[in-house]
Amino acid sequence: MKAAIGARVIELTRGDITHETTDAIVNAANSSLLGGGGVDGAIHRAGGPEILEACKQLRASTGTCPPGHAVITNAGRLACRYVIHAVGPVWHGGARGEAELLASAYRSSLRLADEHGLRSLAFPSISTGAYGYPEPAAADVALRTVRDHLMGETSITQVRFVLFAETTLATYRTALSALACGGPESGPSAS
Ligand code: AR6
Repeated sequence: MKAAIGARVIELTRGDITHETTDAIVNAANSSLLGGGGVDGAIHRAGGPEILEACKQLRASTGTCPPGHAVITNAGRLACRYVIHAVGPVWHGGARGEAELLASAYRSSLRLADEHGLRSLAFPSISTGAYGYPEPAAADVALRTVRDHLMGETSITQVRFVLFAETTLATYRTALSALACGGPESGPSAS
């Protein structure tokens, strides 16, 4: 599924994000930046030790990466040029600022991509695995935040959500359709 935002596009696809050839892929990291399970583990396994080395150097110079923030490193052996490590919130029921922190994790990633003049970016579904964020609510935050960014000044022309499970893809499809139904000013035109 694709949705046009002016001349830019949001795409939804099912797959393994480590295979993406976009300029950067986004990692659902933790504050330590030292790796973990889920998509984080997959990216470090596929990309090799160069990525972890860069994360360690960043940690030594700037410290840990709090929820809602992101950092950028090389991509080691991956086909993309950069990995953006974004830290989403742990879900505690929704009253602890989770939605704002999740939006901030996406915004920080998009900002880093702009700072590096990137044109294409792939996101996983941040926070909806080990961090327990409910998928429908997370999909709405993710798609809205990306849509809003693509409506402004940006170097990015293509954002792909690479979703691991068919059920997650279905949830994002529903959320993107709902956003598209909000009218020409508030939503993308889905095709
Ligand atoms: N490609 C795309 N999506 C994937 C892949 C992959 N190769 N592998 C898993 N997913 P999670 P979180 C999906 O747990 O909830 C780590 O240990 C997965 O099915 O990776 O933000 C970190 O170090 C789910 O839909 O990230 C942190 O400690 C989505 O990616 C913590 O987990 C996110 O699941 C972060 O938790």
